[in-house]
This record gives sequence, structure tokens and C-alpha cells, in this order.
Amino acid sequence: MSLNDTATVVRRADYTLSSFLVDSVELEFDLAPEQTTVRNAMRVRRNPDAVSETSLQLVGEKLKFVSAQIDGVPVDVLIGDSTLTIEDVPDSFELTLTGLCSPSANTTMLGLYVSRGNFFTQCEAEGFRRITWFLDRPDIMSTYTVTLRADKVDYPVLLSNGNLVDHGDLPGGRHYARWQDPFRKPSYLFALVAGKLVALEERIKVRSGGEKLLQVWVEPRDLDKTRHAMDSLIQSIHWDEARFGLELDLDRFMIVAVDDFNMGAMENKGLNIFNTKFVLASPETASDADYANVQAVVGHEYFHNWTGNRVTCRDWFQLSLKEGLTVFRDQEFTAAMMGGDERPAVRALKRIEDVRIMRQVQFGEDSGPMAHSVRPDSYSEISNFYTATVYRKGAEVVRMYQTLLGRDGFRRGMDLYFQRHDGQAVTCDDFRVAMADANGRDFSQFERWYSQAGTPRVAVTTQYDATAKRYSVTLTQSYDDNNATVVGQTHTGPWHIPFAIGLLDPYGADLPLGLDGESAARETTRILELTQTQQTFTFVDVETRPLPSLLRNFSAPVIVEYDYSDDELAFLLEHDSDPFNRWDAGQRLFTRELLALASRAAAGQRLETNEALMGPIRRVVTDTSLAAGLRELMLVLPTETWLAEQMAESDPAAVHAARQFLRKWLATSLKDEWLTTYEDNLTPGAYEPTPAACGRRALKNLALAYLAELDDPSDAVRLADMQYRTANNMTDRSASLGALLNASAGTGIDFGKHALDDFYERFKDDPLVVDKWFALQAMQRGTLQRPTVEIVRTLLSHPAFSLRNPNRARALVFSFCGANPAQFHAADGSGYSLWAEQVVALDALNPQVAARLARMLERWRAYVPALREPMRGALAAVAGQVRSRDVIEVVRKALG
Ligand code: B3K
Ligand code: ZN
Repeated sequence: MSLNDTATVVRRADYTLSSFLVDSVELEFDLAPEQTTVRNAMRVRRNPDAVSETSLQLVGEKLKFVSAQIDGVPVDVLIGDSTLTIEDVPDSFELTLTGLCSPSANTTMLGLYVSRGNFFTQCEAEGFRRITWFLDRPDIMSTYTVTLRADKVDYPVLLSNGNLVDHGDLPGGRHYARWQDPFRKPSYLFALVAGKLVALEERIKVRSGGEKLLQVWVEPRDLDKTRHAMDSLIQSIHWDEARFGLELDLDRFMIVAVDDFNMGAMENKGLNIFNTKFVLASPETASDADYANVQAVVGHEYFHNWTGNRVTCRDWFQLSLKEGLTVFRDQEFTAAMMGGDERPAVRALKRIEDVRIMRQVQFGEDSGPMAHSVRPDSYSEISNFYTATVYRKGAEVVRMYQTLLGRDGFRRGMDLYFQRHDGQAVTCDDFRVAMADANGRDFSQFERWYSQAGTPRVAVTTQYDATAKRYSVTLTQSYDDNNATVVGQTHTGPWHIPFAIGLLDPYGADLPLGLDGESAARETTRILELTQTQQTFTFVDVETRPLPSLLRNFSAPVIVEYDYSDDELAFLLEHDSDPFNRWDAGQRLFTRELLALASRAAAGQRLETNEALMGPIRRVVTDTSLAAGLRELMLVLPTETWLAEQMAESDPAAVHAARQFLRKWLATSLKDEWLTTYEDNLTPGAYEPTPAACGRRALKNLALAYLAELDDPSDAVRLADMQYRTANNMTDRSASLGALLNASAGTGIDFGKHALDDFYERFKDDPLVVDKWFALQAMQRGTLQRPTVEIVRTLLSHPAFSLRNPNRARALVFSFCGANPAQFHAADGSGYSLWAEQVVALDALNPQVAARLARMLERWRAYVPALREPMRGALAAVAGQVRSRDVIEVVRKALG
């Protein structure tokens, strides 16, 4: 395929019911790496609700046809490029198809493939068609019985969805296992695993009294790293019972870890398959972030058992129905595990982290050529739509229901949703209507959150009438539709925006808020419902001019525009009772300062310090009454990527200069405070991934990172050396290595070599830690003498590097291209050449992963002119060489 071919575009508006249904599927696998035989016997019947067709057309890819029978009688079939058609089929029949696939030749990790000698599957979204011909669409729900046959020595463990109903030996050293899944499911939830695996097992009782078997399957070398995943699974099961009344519906629930996996994990019914990165954890090898991710992803996949599996999507345009909802559920789960409602400041840590990603990744996506609504209208390759918009903005949309309805109202909506749709394949509208009906609300305008792409802006103006003691807040929503026009999105009217607001008195205390016409003053945070383009809300009995705290807890995925003075932001940073907005005020201050510095840097002017900033920051550094984790988040500067996006024309070099300048100034001016902070936040004793201990480690390591910025980094080097040698956990060990690499880049003295070599030697047999070793080097600051691109090029030839393993590719190539903007966007275009080579190489191996990498240049139009041309050139070069639908869609949209 070349760029000039018309790629097939699938449109939401074209959805039609399938003319046939598949009630049951019986699959038999004779597993062998080079050639696996798949026998597929299905009960098919005409769909009484759909247009009747005489012929049955199934889809299948990369399959070799062997035979077909209808009700036991051989039948002719027409085999197309990716179809199998049978003419004149009866109304109801058993269709048996036998075909061959080649798991060991499958480098795409979609369908049936081999990883480290074991078999795994990945079927979402359209991988089942690489296993057998089928009506491979999510609204075809069937029951599955699966028989696996394989060599007993090489594949002692044989797993599939549901319950094990039979197993035994076969002649020739082979054996078999038969699995039956009692629940109807779409084909994308099918899974099998076969190989040399062992399990950590636990039996638990669920609320209604039944006993369940839980298993975490891994390679034998990893068994000692499964406890945290098991604990997370048990926590998830209990939380879903308590919060949503949803119980585990199978007798057995399995998680299997695999080294080669395109994404995080997959929620196959009863047999979740996970990237090892989101299962394995031990203090020595997994960081605090890894521990948190394992808990969140285990939760996410488990929660899909109801939101996704019991109620699934009618078509792939409805993906956010399950993904947005399930991300929201995992976010709430994590927040609850961190301390729940009793500890709002700790809960806020989770919220801040999620919003940081929303703003950086999703807002970025919204303003680029891949912008789409939460429920997209068309796609060329569905794999490209597993995006921040579908997942994270989708979760914000679900969160807004809860903000508008309260937790009880949201629960009523969820209950009605399951009452109406359990066992069905439905749409985002069905979910919205359940929320509305359960609460007697009209959510028709709310539908625009699903259909309109783009980030709304809410401009705020205020007016205080001292005599009448009235304070008016005018909210005006708008939308920069430049990009929408580019990507062909239509904008039909204002959004329904829940806008949380508080008012601070001159001492920083919250005012009780009463709106005009209400009898008594009420809560101190109010949710204003903005439904028109402009609305004014008037608060009464306001004794003195207040300071507004806007969009508390990020109550809607919008950009707030309000002209705060620096002093007002400093005041909010110190006093706001909403921890999220406290943090946000600090970020606004930093962003303002950094953008001013960046424009001076871009103009070749001298960078100067702004002493007014120091007071508020010093107060945060020294405020030991604040949770360490929150202090750390408040003291981390906004990322270079985010800052570059705030510029009229992104200039990564200027942003880097500005951010480094501010880091060095903060390091120098607060040196004693950083040293004290370091000493005060040590975490002696056994490793614990609790929020308190993680917070202390984060703050301590931030202090170390600042100290490494000093002209004379000897304190940092001394502390980092010692920390490296004595660390009993990966967070401390990798942070000290990072500080040493950074001090080296600042001074030109190689402080890091010894630790870097030691790190590799120590962990070379642990792939996930070797990934960290690659990533740390790819993300390090480069120097004129040694740009990072050269280090990355050298590492591409390292014996431990392979583009075939997605985690390894992400660790080295994605970390460099996506998380080291100053080096990636080097003026000589060296980063872009590397990017282009790797996209082309990946395109031939693994289109899904290639397309993710391809997206890293999609926003080329937003950059300064000197970078635009080389970026466009790299995209054009790639466009001429790639073949996959995945990458072609991305580069075509990017080039426009
Ligand atoms: N549902 C899967 C994602 C599948 C991605 C397919 N390209 C994991 C998840 O979101 O839980
Ligand atoms: Zn998901």
C-alpha cells in the first residue's frame, strides 16, 4: 500500500446490524510454533432483526484455509484477501472451518503469537480474525468451548477463558485441556495461553459467600515478584463489591504475565493477559511508580469484567463506553487505596497526576491532526484510536456525571445501566441515558462531550459590589476551532460544563457560598452548571472582595482563563483548601515565569531571575506540615513538552534553556533547604510502597535532583553515590543514578559511569530493569560534546537491545523521541533521522507499536520554522516507505 491508495475508512454512521449471529463457538487448537491448526465449529443463524443476506461473509487474516463444512457436509468457499464467503447458506447451521496460522512468524503480537517459547493471544480489537475466520465484531456475542492440544513437556500449562472442564494425556507426549466460558462474549475477549508457567494462587470468599480461585501466572524465575499483583487483585475485587455492588462472576480468575506485549494489559474474560511491567514487582526491581501502576492496571483490567465484558461495545466507535468508564473506575480505586475520603490531600496526589497527563497528552492530541471526539466518527485503523482522548478524556466525561449527580446519583445510574444492559453490546448513548433516567435529569446537551472534539476554554471575569455585598462570576465558554476545521470536526454548540468554584476571604479561609435567590448560604465549594455560551452567577452576602478558586479538583476537562496576579497565585498556593488548586496555582506561577524566560532565550537575551518567585517557593520547600508527596508535586517544574505546547511556536531549545536556568537558580538559592529536605525525608527500614513513604522518597529524590544542578554538584554526587550503594529499593537506586548522569551532563565529568555499569551488571538478567537502564540513558541531558542521540545510536547496537520486544523499543527509542525533547529536536535534525529509521523498521515488524512512534512528529506544524521543515521532511520520507495501515493513517493525517 502506498500513501496514494485510498485507505478504507470505517464510519460510525455506516453501522448496521450483522445479518448473522453466532450462538456458540467450539475451538480446537493443535498448538505448534511454526504451524498451528485451528478447528472452529460455530452455530450460526440468521439475525431476525437484520437485513437478510443469502451469503455469509467472515473475516480472516494471515490464515491458510484447509476445509469447510456445513452440518458436516463439505462446502465451497470463496477466499478473498481477508475474507471467506459461503454462498446460499441455510437459516441456521453448524459451520466448521479448519485453518492454519503461524504463531512464531507473527511479530505483530496481534492474534496468536510466541513470546519466549510460550503461546499467547491478543484479540482486541481485530486480532481474532488472525486465529480463525469469524464475524469479528464486538456485537457478535457467543459462548466458547476451547480445546488446547500441545506437547506436554514444552507446554505443560494450557489456559483459556472460563472454567477447566477436562484435561488429560494424548499419545506422542502430548496432552490436552478443555475450557468452557459460561458467559457469552465478543471474540475480542477470547484468549489462550500455553507454556512453561507457574502460578501464585489464593482462594478468597466473595461477599455473597462463594469461594473463588485467583491465580497469577508467570515464568518460574518471576514467581517471587507476584505478591503485589495478587494483593492488588484482591483489593480490586473487594472494592468493586463495596463501591458498585459488582461481584466476581467466575469461579476462577487468572492473570498471566508476558514479556512481549503491545500495551499494558488485556481484560480477556477470566484470563487477563498482562505485560510483565504491570505484574511483576519487588522492592529491588520495581520503583514506587511501578508498584502504583501494577495496582492501577490490575484494577483496571479486573473492573473491565463488568464494564466492558458483561456490558460491551456495540462497535469500536463506542470504545470509550468501556475504556473511559473503566479508567474512571481505576482512578477512583487508586484514590481509595491511597487513603480514601478521609485524606483529601493524599487523594489529591492521584488527581494531580491524572490531570498532568490529561493536560499534556490529551490537550496536545486535541490540538493536533489526530484530534477526535471521545466517540470518534471514523477511522482507518482502529488500533490508532486507543488514545488519550478515548481513555482519559473519556474518564473525565464519566467523572463529570459523578460531579453533577453526586456519588449516590452516579451509583443509581450504574445500577440502572447494568439492569438494562447486562449481557448486551451497547453505545455511549445507552450509558448517558441510564445516568439521566436513574436521576430524572436531562443529559441531552451533555452528549456534546462525546461528539465534539477539542478542548473548551472557559474565560472568567468577576465583579464585586461592596455595597450590595454581591460577587458576580461570569463564565464564557469558547473553542478555538482552527484545529477542528483542519481535522474536519464540527462544533454544534456549547458544552454542559460542571464548574467547581470556591471563594477565599482575605485570610485565605473558604466563604460559605449562597447564590442569588437561595435562602441560606451553603457549601464552600459549589458546582456551577455552565450550559450556555455565557452565564453570570451571583453570590450574595459576600462581606469583602474574595479571591476565586476556579475549576476546583479539575471538575471539567477545560482550560480556564482568568487574569490572576502573581500575588494572587502565591496566595492560592499557600491557602487554597482545594489541594488540587493549590498545586495548580504553583504550576501557573512556574509556567508564567518559564514562558517569559523561554521567549528571552529564543530572542538570544540574557536570562534573569525573578526574586518575587522565591518567597512562595521557599515557603513550600520548608512547609513540613504539607504531605511530602504534595510538596514534591508542587516543586516539580512543568515538563518541557507541556511548556513548549504553551508557546505560539514550540521551541524546545528555548524551553530547555529556560527550565534549566530556573532549576539551577532554585538549586542555588535553596541549597541549604534542599540538603535539609534530603536528610529529613530518608526512609530507613524495610521498603514500603505506602503513599507516605513514596511521598518522602519522591521529595528526597527531587531535592537530590536539584542539588545535581549546582555548578559544584559535589554534595549531590556524594549523596547520590552513597544512595546508589546503600539503596534497598529501585526508586532510590534509579533516582541516584539519574542524579549522577545529570551532574555529569552539567559538568562534563563522568560521575555516572561506575554506577551505570554496576546497574547493568547487577540487573542484566531482569528485562524490566534493563529497560530502565536503557530509558535512563535515553532521557539524560546531552552535552555539546556528547549529544544524547549518539548515546542512543550506540545503544541500538547493544547486545541487549531488540526492536522486537515492545518494552525494549519503548525504553530506548520512545524515551528518547518522546521524553527528551531538547535532544530529540536537535537543530541538525539528527533526532528526526533516528525516528524515521526506527518507524520504518518497526512498521515491518509491529505496525501498532510503529504507529505510536510515528505519532511523535504529528504536531510538526506547531514548531518554530527552523524545525518544521526537517520534521515534515522526516514524515514525508517515512510516508514513502511504510506499508501498514496503522502508520499510513498517522503520517497521512500528519502531513495533511
Ligand atoms: N482493552 C485493552 C486495550 C487493547 C488495545 C488494543 N490495541 C486494554 C485496556 O484498556 O484495558
Ligand atoms: Zn481498558
